[in-house]
Amino acid sequence: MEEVKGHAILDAQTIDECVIDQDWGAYSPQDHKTWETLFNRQITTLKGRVCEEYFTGLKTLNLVAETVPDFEKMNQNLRAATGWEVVAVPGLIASRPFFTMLANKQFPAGTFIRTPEQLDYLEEPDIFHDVFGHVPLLSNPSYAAYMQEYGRAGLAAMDHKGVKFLARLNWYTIEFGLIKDNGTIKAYGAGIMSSYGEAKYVFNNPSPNFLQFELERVLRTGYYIDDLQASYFTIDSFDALFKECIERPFIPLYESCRGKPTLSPFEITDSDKVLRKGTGEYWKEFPVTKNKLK
Ligand code: HBI
Ligand code: FE
Repeated sequence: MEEVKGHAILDAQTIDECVIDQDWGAYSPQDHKTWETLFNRQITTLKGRVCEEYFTGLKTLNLVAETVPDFEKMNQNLRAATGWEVVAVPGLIASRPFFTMLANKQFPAGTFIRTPEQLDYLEEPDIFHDVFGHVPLLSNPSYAAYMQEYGRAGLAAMDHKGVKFLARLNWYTIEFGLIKDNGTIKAYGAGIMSSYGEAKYVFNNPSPNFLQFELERVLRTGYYIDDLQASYFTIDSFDALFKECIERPFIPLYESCRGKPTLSPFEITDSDKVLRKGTGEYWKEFPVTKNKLK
């Protein structure tokens, strides 16, 4: 995520350097219209395909289509639910303040919203990705506990050259994670929640593999930041994810991952538990050389 420029402040060292005022009154009628268009389209796309906890979160936080959310109002409900709060930042922020905020139960959300021309894709996360994608599940205690643990692990990772591995954990859970739900597989990752194209692809395209989440496999699996996933990892529950991450000491895991080759998201390994083998069709047409594997 570090490549983008735009609104990002990637040299900040402290939280104070990152926090801004949301200035809700400054959103234009076009901004509210863009939010409404994205919200209504995504709600239809996600129906029946994402975990119920997500929709419960939308209701708990009273997130609606009509207007861009006002963080002050949203935070009253979010604090009451799990003690988390959303803090306004210009966009992507440097790893240290980012992880520190998560460890403090603060989610840094960008305040800018994409233009109507960027409806289907923009490189950096805007308020629709951050708030519609990430925030509803922060009202769920199990998921919120995982996010806080992720922040704590991030701070430790910075002192043990583990951020690259932890960014993969972020990618395959917080951004593009899938979860079992009474015999079916549903989405919970923010990158699926907030993207029309990715949500359609995950739910309708037979191309991607669905693999059982396994911590070391994910820490070793690279990803492409600007294309659809070749494989998605599925957890049994948020509690199971939290437990697996809490029980496994990360520092020795980084050491053992460092000594082994990066795994491709296209290949299925012998130790993978395959929940659905994809056709890989999508990737046959697009040479992957245009991307850099992270
Ligand atoms: N900053 N505001 C913001 N939001 C993110 O999701 C984010 C970030 N900085 C770094 C980052 N994510 C990732 O590089 C880490 O998850 C590894
Ligand atoms: Fe995100």
